[in-house]
Amino acid sequence: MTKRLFVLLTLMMVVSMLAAACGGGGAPAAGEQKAAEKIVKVASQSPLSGGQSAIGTSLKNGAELSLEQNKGRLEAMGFKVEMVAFDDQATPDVGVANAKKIVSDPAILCVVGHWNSGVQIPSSEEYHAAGLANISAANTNPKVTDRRYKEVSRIVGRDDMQGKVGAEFANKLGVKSAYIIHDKTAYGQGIAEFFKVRAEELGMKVVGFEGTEEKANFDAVLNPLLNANPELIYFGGIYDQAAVLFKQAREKGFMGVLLGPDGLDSSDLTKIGGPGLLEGKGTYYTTVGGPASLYPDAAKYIEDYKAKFGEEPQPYSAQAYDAMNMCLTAIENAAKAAGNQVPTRAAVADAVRALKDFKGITGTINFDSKGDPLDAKYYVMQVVNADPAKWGENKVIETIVIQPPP
Ligand code: ABU
Repeated sequence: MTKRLFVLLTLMMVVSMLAAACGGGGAPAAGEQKAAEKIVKVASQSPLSGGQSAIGTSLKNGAELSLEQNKGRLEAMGFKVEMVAFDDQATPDVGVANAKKIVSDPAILCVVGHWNSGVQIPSSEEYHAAGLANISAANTNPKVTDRRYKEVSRIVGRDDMQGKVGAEFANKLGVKSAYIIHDKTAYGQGIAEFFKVRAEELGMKVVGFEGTEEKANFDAVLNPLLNANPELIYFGGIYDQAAVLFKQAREKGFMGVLLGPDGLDSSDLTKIGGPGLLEGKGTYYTTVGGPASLYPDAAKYIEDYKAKFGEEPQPYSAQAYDAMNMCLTAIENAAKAAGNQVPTRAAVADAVRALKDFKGITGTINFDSKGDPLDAKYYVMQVVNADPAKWGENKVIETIVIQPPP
């Protein structure tokens, strides 16, 4: 062998050993193979595009930050932990199509979602059929948990209670007549009906009750409304539609109370609605979430969120953080029970419900037998600043703790 050939062969051996050590092309070491096999995923679903993407993106960001900060325990057990974010476009058909993709990936063991009850309800039929745990950080329609699916839980209150809280607040303001508009969705129409029932029980006159999918020109709704001369407009729906409706109501001279549920809880309400919202008798909303600043244990979260995403978290983002952490904790507990192996979906769904006194950044969470949270908080909020950057400073008028119905 010539000296040149000897040097060449030695070099080839060194390169091949280095490649094997780095996992670059050679067969992986035994430990690596095992770690690569133990992949667990959590999916998120929320609107990441369209008019409701401000909230939907913040929900996704909250879940993402939680995964980053809380996956360490599972990693220490040898798992690779991933999040898969889906854009449901606030559209039931898209949510269901995504849900079918989600359930077809066996590594996905839990879903954080959705924003819209009208999307969560049909999508969770897929999760239920596949035995896949779904923790909602924001959905408030009663049907979310009234179906009693063991896979479906939520960490916020319900619209049958929230609608009552809104009507009782209007009554405390001394309002005698209300005109109710809703967006024709499961959420918007549902809560509008709960508000109406309680308002009428309290002696309020409901002078109009109408659904509309209009997003731009509300003349056809507002002209009859103004003729009815109500003291309050209640809108059951989401901020992107509410903001335009309220703006046009003020422009047409309506100076009474503007009120709605938690779908209004986004800085986009003032961004789109403008300073008119603060005129007349003002703008209020009820919510089961509210700004992250309401929660003492969320102070670090707000700072971490701003550092990572360059803006304030939107409402329900902190709840998405907690929902993701609950998914990860349930996976961890189920994996331990399975001898540190990837658990079944059924075991994870059971482990979610088995969580007791879960310490989240939004409070201590316990589920009832339907998957509703015990001690749910309901807030009445007043919009106090037209600057969207100051949405988190909205004033808490009332905080009420209500147990879920049996
Ligand atoms: N509760 C948040 C608003 C959206 C929804 O539940 O449909």
